[in-house]
Amino acid sequence: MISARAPSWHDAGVADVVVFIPAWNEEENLPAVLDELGTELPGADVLVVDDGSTDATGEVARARGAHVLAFPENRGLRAGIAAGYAYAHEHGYAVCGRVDADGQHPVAELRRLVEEVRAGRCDVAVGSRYLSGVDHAPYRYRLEGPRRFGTAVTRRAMGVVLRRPFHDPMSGMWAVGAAATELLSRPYASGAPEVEALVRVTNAGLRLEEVPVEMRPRAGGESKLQGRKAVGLVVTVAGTLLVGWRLMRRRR
Ligand SMILES: Nc1nc2c(ncn2[C@@H]2O[C@H](COP(=O)(O)OP(=O)(O)OP(=O)(O)O)[C@@H](O)[C@H]2O)c(=O)[nH]1
Ligand SMILES: [Mg+2]
Repeated sequence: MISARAPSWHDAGVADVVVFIPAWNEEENLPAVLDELGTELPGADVLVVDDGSTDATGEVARARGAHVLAFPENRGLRAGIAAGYAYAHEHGYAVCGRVDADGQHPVAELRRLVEEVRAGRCDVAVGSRYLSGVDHAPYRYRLEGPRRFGTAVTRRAMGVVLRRPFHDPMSGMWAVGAAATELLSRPYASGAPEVEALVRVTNAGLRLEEVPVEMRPRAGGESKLQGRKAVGLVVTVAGTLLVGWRLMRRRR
């Protein structure tokens, strides 16, 4: 008998992928993200790290079949990220993806990152807004004001610390192989966990790849990165990189 349904990832036995979503009060945006995951990565398990949300984030996630790890109070993004990788490590997934809950990360792009890791081309793939490629035009994202300044400074400093160019160090779209999940599940000391994670991956000699991706504007709700928080983040990133630089120099 010929099946009318197109073969999915699930048919190919790709139930060894988990995608986690750090979420804090994202009831508005989460349904669309979960639906998109179901369409674009149908074989993947989904974990929502509900970080003390005061809205219906947890209920919305459960209603759509996601696993929910609920913190009783807000512990911050770094705790959410560590918990996501810990779940992947403890359950023995081959690949762990991460997308934001606000709809900024097209799952079709995450799937490309997952494929890079699954194919063994790298241990960690990070989606980049600022890298160009065959289907990704240069300068497709324009940053304004403090974000532009912060990103430019971070990028420069990142290049020095990692000893390679890195264009989108604050990206939250990642795919990580089993070789790196335990490392990334350890507690983060910095308020810039993605930057700290990049330093860890490089320091451990793991293969890191930056992949050009499209991202969308936040679908709704409030950005958690506004005003003084955004300025504070630049200082945090600088501190994280300084610690990372010292660490790398000691090891060289
Ligand atoms: N677990 C957890 N997740 C958080 C916390 N703060 C933000 N998040 C999630 O982290 C992701 C990124 O947060 P955003 O506020 O979108 O930050 P951003 O994408 O850097 O900023 P924008 O570009 O303005 O959207 C989203 O999925 C948020 O729900 C937190 O305290 N704990
Ligand atoms: Mg966002």
